[in-house]
Amino acid sequence: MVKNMNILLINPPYDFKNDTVVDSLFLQPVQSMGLGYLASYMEREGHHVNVLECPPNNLRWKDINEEIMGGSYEIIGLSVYSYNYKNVSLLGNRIKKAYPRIVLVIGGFLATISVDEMFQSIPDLDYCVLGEGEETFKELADAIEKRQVIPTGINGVAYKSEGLVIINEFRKVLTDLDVLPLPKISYLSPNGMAAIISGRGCHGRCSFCSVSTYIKRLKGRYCRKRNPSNIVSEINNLVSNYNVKYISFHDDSFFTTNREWVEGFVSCMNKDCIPVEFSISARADDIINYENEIIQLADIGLKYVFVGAESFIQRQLDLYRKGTTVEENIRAINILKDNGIKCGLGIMLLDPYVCIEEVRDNLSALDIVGYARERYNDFPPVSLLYPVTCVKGSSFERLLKENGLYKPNAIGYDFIDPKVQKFYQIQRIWADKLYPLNKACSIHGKAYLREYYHIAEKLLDQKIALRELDILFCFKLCEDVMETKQLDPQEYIYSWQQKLDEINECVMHLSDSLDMILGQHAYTS
Ligand code: B12
Ligand code: SF4
Repeated sequence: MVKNMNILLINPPYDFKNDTVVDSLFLQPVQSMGLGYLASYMEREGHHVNVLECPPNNLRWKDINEEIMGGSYEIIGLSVYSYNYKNVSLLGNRIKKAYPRIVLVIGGFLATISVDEMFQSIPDLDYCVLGEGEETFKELADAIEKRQVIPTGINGVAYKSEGLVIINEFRKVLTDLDVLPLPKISYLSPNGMAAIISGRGCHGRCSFCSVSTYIKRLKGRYCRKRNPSNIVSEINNLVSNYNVKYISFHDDSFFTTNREWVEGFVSCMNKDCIPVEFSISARADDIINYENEIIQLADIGLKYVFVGAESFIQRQLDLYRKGTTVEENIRAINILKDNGIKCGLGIMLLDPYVCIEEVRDNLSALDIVGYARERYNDFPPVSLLYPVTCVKGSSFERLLKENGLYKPNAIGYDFIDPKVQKFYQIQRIWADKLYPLNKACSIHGKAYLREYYHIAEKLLDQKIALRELDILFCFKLCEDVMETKQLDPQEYIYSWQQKLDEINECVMHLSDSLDMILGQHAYTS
């Protein structure tokens, strides 16, 4: 008989200081769904599990340490992704130094695709769980309880033996996601938003995304959807028992190639008439393919779609291996607009090969689809968008390395066109000025909280003004670097400062009014 283990699962703080994802109600900080699934699965097997959600609660080492000291934990599990890798290394090393007897396990996307690196950055790491964690972690916890240091025979585990990293055979992914218990709730947004996973996997194979590398490592059919009635009963539970009003579907991409599943979901939601609003992520080609279903989903409560459009330059779409066209991007945005659905856009203006003329053309296309001025959308200023970044394990990373373009900087490369390099250098300094202001305007995400709707609307006006100013700045910067003028970054930005100050003043004024209503500081720059 296996004894129950005392387990602490930690969603570590993100590495990024500035996060653009603050705009929409549907992009509020949420709990890690991976740890939620892991926790409920382990609890069903009789273990005792606590989950520490650092990003939404803003927890740091002091808080984590307090929890560990007070918890008599036997196993600590950390989730590692490209956006928290540095903090995971710091945290893992600190935990092993302070508590060498606690078994340290890590899992997640990065643990799966960069196993050796994980053991290098945390030399005392005990185990790495590869791919989906539920079954593997359960078997590993059983082995740890039996003091079986070398987990031979447990598929999906990597560990160190005599200084060598041993990677056991990968485990086949679960074929039926409906056998899993609902994820443990470890954090609920104060705005009544919760996340749901309707399936695992994506039918896209974009080069910048680690999905394709991840899939290659796993065994079995990766794209799976839960039964629609199971999803609807999870939504019902969140709405009825946890006062949830907004659901954000955190799937790679909501639509699947299986039309029956999409129709089944619409029909189940229709039958249950749940009073809830929701958001999804979707590819442009899927939005076109499922136009009728989108219309029906809008009737049921679909309010926001995040579209991975990526670019309005076909060469970039091809480099990103998006499998879509510029025309499809425009059509998908129009379908959403025509149906009163708010739209978020994934856009990556810059790649290593981009020339300054393409940057300008992309900006023009964004202007045409109303990026800056439309109220229906929910975009950050263009300057806050990231260039395509070198995500560990992606085929884009391979491409950079094979072509000798890889550089160990924040994005993984330099731009070949020196004009783009100049554009980016100046834009980064400008972006640092925009972050706090954009964040302050983004309070409008809470416009759904009716009592200060009127102020939120005015903040949205300022946000639009900020986007318009920024797009003007980018156009002008493009022109100026095209003419190869000698540009001094600080001086250049100084000439735009006054316009920024005007928006800032308005936002401060609105924030003061908000403070009075909320009785707290809404904005400190
Ligand atoms: C929802 C989501 C987001 C949300 C919210 C993230 C959150 N708080 O959970 C938002 C929109 C904020 C987001 C943002 C970003 N994201 Co994101 N996101 C996702 C997405 C689509 C789903 C995550 C999820 O819930 N999955 C479902 C659960 C069930 O799976 P899971 O997390 O993999 O967990 C399982 C296993 O990994 C394992 N496991 C996980 N942790 C642990 C721990 C232990 C101890 C064990 C044993 C096992 C284990 O077991 C779990 C259960 O089976 C994933 C893609 C994906 N398919 O996972 C990308 C993904 C995680 N994001 C990614 C990226 C790059 C980003 C951004 C950096 C993008 C950007 N450029 O802005 C930002 C950065 C975030 C930040 N603020 O700093 C990458 C990470 C790549 C990598 N190599 O690590 C992914 C994998 C997408 C991709 N395919 O490239 N993201
Ligand atoms: S569609 Fe999205 S989740 Fe799917 S492979 Fe492309 S970027 Fe990744």
